[in-house]
Amino acid sequence: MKPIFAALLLSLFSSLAAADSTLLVEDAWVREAPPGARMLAAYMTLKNPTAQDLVLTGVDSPAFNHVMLHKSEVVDGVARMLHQDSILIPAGGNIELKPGSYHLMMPAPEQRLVEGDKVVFELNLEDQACVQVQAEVRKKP
Ligand SMILES: [Cu+2]
Repeated sequence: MKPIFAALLLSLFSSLAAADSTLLVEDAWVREAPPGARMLAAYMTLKNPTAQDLVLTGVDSPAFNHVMLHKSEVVDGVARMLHQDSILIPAGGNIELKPGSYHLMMPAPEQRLVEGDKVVFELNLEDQACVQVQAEVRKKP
């Protein structure tokens, strides 16, 4: 078999494999922060239409140096953010990243992001799938 056909078959196979474990992402947005803010937060709804649990293991973005998985919780009356190594999206279920709960947290880029700007996130799943999502910068949900 000629290498080009082998490569085509391989890419066809890998795109099918990725479609197998598709996480759906809705309503992704980044909260506009005041000038001088050091951190930004992003929110979205993660939907798992598959029959298997999906695990979000990390997020990359060309717009930020790094993206952290966080969860806000109130412990003994004090609100704090806990680092998450991963976020599990149960089979057939949803996880909402929203203020006061799960969120993505990023160091603010040098060039301030303002309402209407768009950034891309790449969501990496445990099964090697990568889901790209575009998020809009907004002042409010
Ligand atoms: Cu946070």
